[in-house]
Amino acid sequence: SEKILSKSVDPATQQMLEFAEKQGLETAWDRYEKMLPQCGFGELGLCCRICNMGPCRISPFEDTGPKKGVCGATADIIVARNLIRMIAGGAAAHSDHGRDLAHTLLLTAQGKSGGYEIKDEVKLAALAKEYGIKTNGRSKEDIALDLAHSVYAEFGKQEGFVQFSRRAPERRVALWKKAGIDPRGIDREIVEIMHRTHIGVDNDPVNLILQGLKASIADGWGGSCIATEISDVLFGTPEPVRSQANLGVLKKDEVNIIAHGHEPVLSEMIVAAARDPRLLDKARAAGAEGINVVGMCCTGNEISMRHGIPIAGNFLQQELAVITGAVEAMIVDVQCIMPALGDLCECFHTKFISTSPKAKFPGAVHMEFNEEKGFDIAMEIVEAAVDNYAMRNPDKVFIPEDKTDCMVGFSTEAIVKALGGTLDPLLDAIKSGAIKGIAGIVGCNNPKIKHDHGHVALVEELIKNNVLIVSTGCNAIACAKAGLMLPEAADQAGDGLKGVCKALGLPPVLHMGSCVDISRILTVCAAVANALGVDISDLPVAGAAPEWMSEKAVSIGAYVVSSGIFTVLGTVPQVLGSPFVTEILTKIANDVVGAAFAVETDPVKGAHLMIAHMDAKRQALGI
Ligand code: NFS
Repeated sequence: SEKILSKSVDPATQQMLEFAEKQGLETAWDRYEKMLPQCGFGELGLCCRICNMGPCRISPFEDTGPKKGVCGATADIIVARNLIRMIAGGAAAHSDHGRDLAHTLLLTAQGKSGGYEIKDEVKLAALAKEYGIKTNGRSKEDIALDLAHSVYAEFGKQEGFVQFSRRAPERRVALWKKAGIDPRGIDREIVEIMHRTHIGVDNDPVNLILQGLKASIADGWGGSCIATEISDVLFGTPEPVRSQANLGVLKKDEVNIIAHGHEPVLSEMIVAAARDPRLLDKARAAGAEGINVVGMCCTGNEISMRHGIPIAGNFLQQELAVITGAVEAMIVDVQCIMPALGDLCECFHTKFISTSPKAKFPGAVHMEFNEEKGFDIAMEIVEAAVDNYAMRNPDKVFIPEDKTDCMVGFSTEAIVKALGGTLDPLLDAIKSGAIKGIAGIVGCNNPKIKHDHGHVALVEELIKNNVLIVSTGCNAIACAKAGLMLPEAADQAGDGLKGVCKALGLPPVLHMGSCVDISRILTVCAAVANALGVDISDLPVAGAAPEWMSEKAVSIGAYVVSSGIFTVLGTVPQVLGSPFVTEILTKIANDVVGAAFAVETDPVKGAHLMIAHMDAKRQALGI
């Protein structure tokens, strides 16, 4: 129906929404509609619940209603505090993920982890070098132990700087220092946000926002980067591999297991356990033809990049996957997991299995995971899924056919390799104008905007205009489903980009991984800027989060802008109640970090803001 077509551009999603409606099953879209109209004060960021003299709300109207909270906080203060508390939440989430990887590396180096190994010794050596750890004549375990202690220490550091932030051009680091936003330690900056936003502490919107930027830099160049780099050491640095995306990857006659969440520490072991012959035999004995592990959300990106495991969908498709009736187990760890899954799974045979002591859900069975016994616990979890196959009701199964081939696995190292060993061919293509610039498109889904439309329309417009795309997260999944991650998709690109892609056999949209892997994009930008002897803010690059919703996305936006990259947001952040904060974010930031935000809900118009920015940067560089 018309209404369903307005919710998503993805055909599998449309079919599933129709199927859900017929069965009277509720999804995030229905709950969003029931929420309308959403609170006007909240939308503008004008509601303060920080102390118990409140809740206070500031009137957005000029002549009526209160202009100050009970303590005297103005709209500017309240909006700034709310915004940077979102950054604290997001930076904490990404960085705690990084910490878990550091912990796993430590256990592995000590020989105490269950089933993990050091897979990429080249990366291990490269990271050791960054930390000044000796490698000559030492075993990989010894080097890994030193590295684990070093990265672990980044979280609790009180002074100095976050090591990986020194990949940024010198000018960028100098600018951070000058603005007082060079982070000292990851946890310290997040804690300082919580302190400063407590009643009666920091009441200067500029000072508050600077602390937000500081914590976000600690996320992007610290916690997220540690998550990426240590994942590569433990699980291998991704290389180009074929995969598939969309709900059609679920199989009618196999045990379907969805790995949903974020940390590869869990999903890698699920993948390994599902390949164990004992469990395969068990599955066959139960009448299934095999065990089909598929990914969902960012952990899906992780295992797709490293093993070609198919991706069932992005954030707004998690409920739809259950509604296919063909999922034996929805296995989750942390982040972006809807608590709605509990009630929904009860309408089906699907087992909703939580695994992290940090994340329990109503209606879930909790099978707690720990790294010391990683593989054994994964075996138990996969076995529970296999046992559940007998409970599947074939009459309830409806799997849409849609699935699209994609090429994924473009780590920084893989991109350099595809270019023949140096960044030069890319730099030449940018200088010649064959490639106008590079855009990093990332982030979530949000029922406020037609599902995948924000992602796909923006990317299509950019590649038509010869902008090379590097993509992560739910954007990457949207692009994969839309067929944009195949070398053939170069036909949809402008002549310049098309020529470059055809010559190198690359898709015009490069899948660089999960959301923590936006750190890979920062690393590429830093390398390009260093090669040209300029700052990141001088490059013809831009970022966008067309369908963002999470606190993590706020932290991402903040560190991308802090790194000097103009960023377009496709959904409106809750800041408009303070025209001053809005101006800091969209204009004044230019004077401090050399980049700012724009908000544009129309993806095609958003693309042209990015293109205009690239044109201006090209002109300034004289190319
Ligand atoms: Ni990142 Fe958004 Fe979540 Fe991944 Fe998807 S919702 S902020 S893209 S899965 S983290």
